[in-house]
Amino acid sequence: MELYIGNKNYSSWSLRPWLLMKHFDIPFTEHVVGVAGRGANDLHHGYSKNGLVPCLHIENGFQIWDTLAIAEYLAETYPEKHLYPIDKFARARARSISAEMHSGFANLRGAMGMNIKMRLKGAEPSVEVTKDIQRVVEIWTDARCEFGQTTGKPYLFGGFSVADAMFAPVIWRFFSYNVALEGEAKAYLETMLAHPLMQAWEQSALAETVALAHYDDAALANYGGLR
Ligand SMILES: N[C@@H](CCC(=O)N[C@@H](CS)C(=O)NCC(=O)O)C(=O)O
Repeated sequence: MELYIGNKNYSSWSLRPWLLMKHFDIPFTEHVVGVAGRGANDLHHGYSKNGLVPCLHIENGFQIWDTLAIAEYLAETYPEKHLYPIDKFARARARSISAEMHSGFANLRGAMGMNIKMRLKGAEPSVEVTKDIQRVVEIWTDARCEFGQTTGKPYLFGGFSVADAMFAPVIWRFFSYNVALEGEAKAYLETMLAHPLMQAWEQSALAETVALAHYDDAALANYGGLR
């Protein structure tokens, strides 16, 4: 399979299938392409029918261009790898929160675009962004307390799953924008930051030289500069 992804510093959607496939040892060839960060892009049409990345090519160039559709395809194709939790209640919850992440949190996404190279001092978020942050904290805490902790493993549902991949960019957002967390949410953030593949992605992001001023300038201006 061939996975087309955007810049590792900025492309939050791209991180999700990359992490999932690497974590579950699903072989693929990676193609990193530049993103402009302004929605669907004609430049991507050669490898992505909707002009967005990530886009996974499976057989004979057949494309899957939506992150959740990619995750579902992989879960169906490799059932023995258990990309979703085995327990049906845990699995249903993992699907609920993955879908909620996929379709929601517009305020958080808009205010704190993934920008891994930034280590910002941080600033008080707006009321709307605070609501999104609180909802993420609630989702993480509920999943870990209700499902994860009973397994003795550290991810949302114990073992790593699609849900962890879906929330991975939020980890970088909270880290870069210095969002203060405590309890389960803080422990989960630390668990994810210690994941070797999150660290590998970070190293590649830090090595990139492309800088998108519309993202960088807003982040620096609105979040107190670098810490
Ligand atoms: N809903 C899509 C969103 C994909 C998306 O918005 N990708 C952005 C990059 S993170 C993109 O390709 N933008 C075009 C560009 O910036 O060049 C998904 O699930 O994959």
